[in-house]
Amino acid sequence: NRLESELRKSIQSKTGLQLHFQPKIALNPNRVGGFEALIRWTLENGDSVNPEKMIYVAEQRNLIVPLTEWIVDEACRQNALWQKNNLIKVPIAVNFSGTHIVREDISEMIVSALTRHGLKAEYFEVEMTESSVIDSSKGILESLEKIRALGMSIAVDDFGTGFSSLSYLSNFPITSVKIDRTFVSRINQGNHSAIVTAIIHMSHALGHSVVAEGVETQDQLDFLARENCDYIQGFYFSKPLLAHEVEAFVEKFS
Ligand code: G
Ligand code: G
Ligand code: MN
Ligand code: NA
Repeated sequence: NRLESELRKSIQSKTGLQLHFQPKIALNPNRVGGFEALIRWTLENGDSVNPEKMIYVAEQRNLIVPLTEWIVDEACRQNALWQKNNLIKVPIAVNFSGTHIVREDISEMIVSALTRHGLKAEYFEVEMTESSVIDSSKGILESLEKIRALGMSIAVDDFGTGFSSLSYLSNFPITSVKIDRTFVSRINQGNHSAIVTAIIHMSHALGHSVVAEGVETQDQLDFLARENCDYIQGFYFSKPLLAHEVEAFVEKFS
C-alpha cells in the first residue's frame, strides 16, 4: 500500500506533516479561549491527503501511535512557544483516535511531551469522539482519570452523533462537550435548535463546558450566545490557521 509506506516515511523523517490550529472563541467578553490542532499531510509530489483518510490508514497500519506522538509533541512545542513569546496562554487540544485510546494508556506519552517542552498540563486538552468512548473498557477510564488528575482537560468531540449511552457524560472524567456541527448547521430549522439547547443545558447541569463546532453564521452565533454556549469554533471566527497566522489572529482579536 503506497499511502502506508509514504506515511511511514513521513513520520520517520518528520517531513510533509504539519499542524493547523483552529481557534475556539470564549463568549462574553469574546476572547481566544483555546486552539484545536488539526493534522495536515502533503505527499512528496505535492498532493495533500484528506485527514480522515490519513487517520484511517494510520489506524489500519499500526501507525496511529507514532503519528499521534508526533502530533502531541508538535502541539506542545507550539503552545510552549506561544507562551514563551507572550502571545497567548490557552490550552491546545489534540484529537485522539478511538482505536488508539482503547489500545494503550496515552497519559505517559502526553506527560513526556509536556515535560520536554515545559508546558503545564492545564494547557493541554484531549479530544476524543463520542464513539470512541462506546467500547469503553476499564482501561480507558483509568487512563482518562489519570489525565484529569494531572490537570488536563478532556473534551467529547462530535457529540450527538455517536449513538452512545448518555451515562458516560456523568461517569467519565470529561470537562467539555463539543456539539457536532450537523446540529449547529440546523439551528435555524425549527425544532432542530431544541437539540442544541438541550445539549447545552444537560452539559451545564453536569458541570461541563460546551463548545459549538462548525459555527458559520451570525444567526448561529446569536442563538448559541443566547443559550449560554461557552465556546464557539468554526469558520465564522476562523478556519484552521498556520502557526504564523495564529499570531496575527490573536493580535487582531484582542
Ligand atoms: O481538519 P479536518 O476537518 O479536515 O479533519 C477531518 C477529521 O479528521 C476530523 O474528524 C478531525 O477530528 C480528524 N482529525 C484532524 N486532525 C486529527 C488528528 O491530529 N488526529 C486525529 N485522530 N484525528 C484528526
Ligand atoms: O471532528 P473534528 O471536530 O475534529 O473536525 C474538525 C474539522 O472541522 C476541521 O478539519 C475543520 O476543517 C472542520 N471545520 C471547522 N470549522 C468548520 C466550519 O465552520 N464549517 C465546516 N463545514 N467545517 C469546519
Ligand atoms: Mn476535534
Ligand atoms: Na468534531
